[in-house]
Amino acid sequence: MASTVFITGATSGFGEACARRFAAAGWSLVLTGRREERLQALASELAQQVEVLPLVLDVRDRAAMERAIDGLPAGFEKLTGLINNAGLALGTDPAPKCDLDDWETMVDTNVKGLIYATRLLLPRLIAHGRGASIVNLGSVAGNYPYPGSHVYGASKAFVGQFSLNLRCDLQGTGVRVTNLEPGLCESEFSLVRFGGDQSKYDATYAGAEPVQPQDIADTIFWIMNQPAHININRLEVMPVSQSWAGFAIERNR
Ligand code: NDP
Ligand code: 8X3
Repeated sequence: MASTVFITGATSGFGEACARRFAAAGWSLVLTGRREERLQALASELAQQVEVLPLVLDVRDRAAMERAIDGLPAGFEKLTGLINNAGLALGTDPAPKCDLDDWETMVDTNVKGLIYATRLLLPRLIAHGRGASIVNLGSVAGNYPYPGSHVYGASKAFVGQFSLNLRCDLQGTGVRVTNLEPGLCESEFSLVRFGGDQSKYDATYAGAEPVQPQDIADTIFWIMNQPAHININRLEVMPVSQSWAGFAIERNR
């Protein structure tokens, strides 16, 4: 039986790049996302190479997640990998100007969607045992504060701590957990964050040589293909062009 990876959010960016990377190595795929047309197109393309199961799913919908995962067909009782990738940031306005609905969407997707997928798929990862892996998409935003990060960064800090805590509870099962913490990466992420504003998207990446989805897919493939006795706990990846600025100080003059 080929290794099998379950990828949330496979319709663009990191998720799509992971689908292609793992397919190239012969892994079977379970691919999820909300945009059905894109999902089906990717699944049909990769089905020329490997077994692919597309699931049109909104990770925020707990009942739908339960139905879909309970209903996985024979052959998917054991999972080698889970890539908890579906996620988003909405806006960069300062907190007092933010829409509470946007904050709720980020929590529902980045926190609740991720814990639904994890809890529902854990039995299948544990059934695989030694060598199985969960890679969660955290972010540098979970490590460092910056203006306009508010709930997005906080949701990724949750992902980081959840990943470490999971490791404790999975001791003895052989299942590994990694929090992958990328910095500036070029993908639709910034179009989503800026409400489809192409000029803000362009400005975000201009001249910065950002990390590409393919780079992240290669990194995840490397993490999941470490020898079975190795766990990469957390891994922060930035483009060389990105570093840190100083503290902000308001002065009375
Ligand atoms: P993209 O916007 O390119 O991809 C996001 C994916 O998540 C899409 O496939 C989207 O599919 C899916 N998704 C979003 N909401 C839902 C939902 N409710 N249910 C199911 N799927 C959903 O972004 P990236 O590939 O760049 O981001 C992937 C992950 O990496 C995210 O968690 C992001 O926070 C994180 N990250 C991104 C960084 C970056 O700079 N790009 C840096 C650090 C972390 P669909 O819309 O079809 O549902
Ligand atoms: C995305 C990276 O720096 O835009 O998680 O927050 S950043």
